[in-house]
Amino acid sequence: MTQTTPDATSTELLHAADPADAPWWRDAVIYQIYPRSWADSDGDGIGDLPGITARLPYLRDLGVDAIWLSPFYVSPMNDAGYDVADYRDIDPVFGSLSDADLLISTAHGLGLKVLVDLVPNHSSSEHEWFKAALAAGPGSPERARYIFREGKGPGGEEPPNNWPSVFGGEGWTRVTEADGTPGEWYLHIFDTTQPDYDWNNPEVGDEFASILEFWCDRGVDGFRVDVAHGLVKEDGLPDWHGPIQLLDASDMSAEAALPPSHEESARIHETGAGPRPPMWDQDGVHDIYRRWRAVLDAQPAPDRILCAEAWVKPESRLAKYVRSDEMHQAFNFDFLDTHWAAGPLRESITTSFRENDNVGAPTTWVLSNHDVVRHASRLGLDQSLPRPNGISADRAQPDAELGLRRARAATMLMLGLPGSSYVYQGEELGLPESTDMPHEFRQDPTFHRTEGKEIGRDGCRVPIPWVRDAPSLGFGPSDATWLPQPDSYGAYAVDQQAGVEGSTLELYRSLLATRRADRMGLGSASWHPLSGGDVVAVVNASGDGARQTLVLVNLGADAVALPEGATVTHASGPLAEDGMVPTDVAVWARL
Ligand code: TEU
Repeated sequence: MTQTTPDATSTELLHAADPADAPWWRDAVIYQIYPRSWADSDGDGIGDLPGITARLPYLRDLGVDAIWLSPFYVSPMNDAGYDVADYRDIDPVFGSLSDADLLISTAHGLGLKVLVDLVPNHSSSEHEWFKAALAAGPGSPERARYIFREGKGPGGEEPPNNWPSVFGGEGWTRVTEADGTPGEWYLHIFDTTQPDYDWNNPEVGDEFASILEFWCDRGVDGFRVDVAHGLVKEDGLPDWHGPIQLLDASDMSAEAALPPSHEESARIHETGAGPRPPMWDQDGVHDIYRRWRAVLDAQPAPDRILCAEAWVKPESRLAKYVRSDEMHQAFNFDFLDTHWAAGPLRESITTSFRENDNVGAPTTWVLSNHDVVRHASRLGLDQSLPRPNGISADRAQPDAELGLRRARAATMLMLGLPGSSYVYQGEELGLPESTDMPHEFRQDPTFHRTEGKEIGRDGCRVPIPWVRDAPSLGFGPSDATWLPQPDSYGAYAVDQQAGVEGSTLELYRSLLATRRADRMGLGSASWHPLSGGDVVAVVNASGDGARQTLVLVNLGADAVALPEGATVTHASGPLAEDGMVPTDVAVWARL
C-alpha cells in the first residue's frame, strides 16, 4: 500500500461553491458534435444535420446539458469546415438552414442547449470578401479586410515576414494580380485557403457582430470561438523565431521550438511583451470579446455564452478571456495537456481554480476534441513524450487497454470537479484513436502541408460506431464513410454498450446522472488529506456542506485504501477485494 503523505495543500479550499441558482453554463456538460462524423442520414458517407437531429434523444439519455456543433457552414472543406465561405448558410453536404432550425428546436424540446462554432480569425478563400479582395487589387478597401502586404527582397519575392503556418509551410501566399504579374502576399496562419482577417478594420468587427446576431435570432444558446487568441496580430507584424504554438504540445511545436534570436529576446525584454508570439494572445483581442459580450447581453434572453478556444499560457493569461465582461468559458487545455502523473494534475487543478476564481469564472474542463489524439489512446502512450498530433501505423502505438483504463479514470476526475466540462463525441464509448489509417485517406491539411511529417488529426475524426452489425457501423444507411472506420470500432458501438453493466457508455451515463442530481458542477472543491504522492483526491461538497463526495484517482503502482466510512458510488474499474483502489482507477465516494 502506498503511504500517501498529505501534501501542503491538504484540506485547503480550492474553490468555493456556486449558488444553487447559478447560470446554466457554470456547470454545464457540453457534448461536442463533429457534424461530418456523428450521424449520416442520406448515406453519402458524411454526417449531416438531419442525422444529428434524429439522434438527439441519445444525448438527452446520456445526460448532457448542451451540444456544441463544429462548423456546418458553406465551405470548400479544405479544413473540414473551419474554412468558412458563408457564415449565414449551411453547406449542402450538411443540409439547409431549415434543417438547422429543426435541429435547434428539437434540441430545445429535449432540454438541450445548442452552441455553434464561430470562426473569426480567417475566412475561406472562397468567401465573397476574399474573392472581391483578389479582384479589387492592392490598396483597395476590399483588400483591407485581410492582411495583404508587399513582399520583401528584389521584386517582392520573399514573404513579408518569417511567420510559418500552424499547419506547416509558410504563413504567406503570394497572389497573381489581375494583369498576370506576381503581386501582394496575404497572411494565413493556417492553410493557404484560410486568409486571416484584419481585425483592425472596423468592417470586420461589424460583420461579426452581425453574424452573432444572425445566429442568436435563429435561437442558438452560444458560440465556441475558434482560435480566440489569434485575431489581433502585433503591430508591424515583426519576425518571430520561437515556437508558433503557445501551448499545443504537439511534436510540431517541439520541432519548431527554436530559442528566440538575440534581437527577439531584446525586443521581448524591452517591450515587456513576454515571450508571446506576435500572432497570439495580443491584448487587443479583449476589446473584441467585450463587444461580443455586449451583443449577447443585449439579446432578449441574455443567457447566451461565448467559449474561447485559446491555446494560451500561463493560465493567468487565459483567465483574461473570461473576465466578467468578456467570454463565459475558455477551454482548459492545460488540464488536457497534463501528463498522466498525479503531481502535475494536482498543480493544474490548483492553478485552474485559482486563476478562474480570480476573475469569477468557472473552470472549463476538457480531455478530448477534434484536434487532439483521443484521450483513450493518448493516455496509453509513453507519458514522458510530448503529445503527438496524430498516430499512424509506423509510429509508436498506444497501449489500448491501459489507455482506456486511464481514460475512464481521467473522465471521472474531470466530471467530479466543479465547473463546466466538454465531452467529445465517442469518448463516452471509450473510443480509441484510429492509429492505422492508410495515408491515402488522410484529409487534414497538416498531413499534406508537412508532407506527412505530421500525421494530423484525422484519427480522432472517424465516423462514430452506433451498431455493430450494420453498414458503416450504423453511422448511416450505406457502407460509405468519409474516413475508414478501424476494425476494432465494432466492439465499441453504442448497441454493444447500452445497458451493459460496466461499459464505458453506462459509466458516463451514471456519472452524468449523479453529477446532475448532486449538482456537483456547482460544488466546492478542497483537497482531501489522501491527496499527495501518486494520488489526486478532491472533496466536492455542496454549498451547505451536507453532501461530500470524494473524487479520488490512484496514479501510483500500489493500491490505496479509502477513508473509513466512505461509500463508493462509482468506480472506473474493479476495486481490489479488500476495497482498495488499484492503479489507474478512480472512485467517487460519499463521505
Ligand atoms: O484550432 C486551432 C489550433 O490552433 C490548433 O488546435 C490546431 O488545430 C492544431 O494545433 C493543429 O495541429 C482550430 C480548430 O479547432 C481546428 O480544427 C482548425 O483547424 C483551426 O482552428 C483553424 O480554423
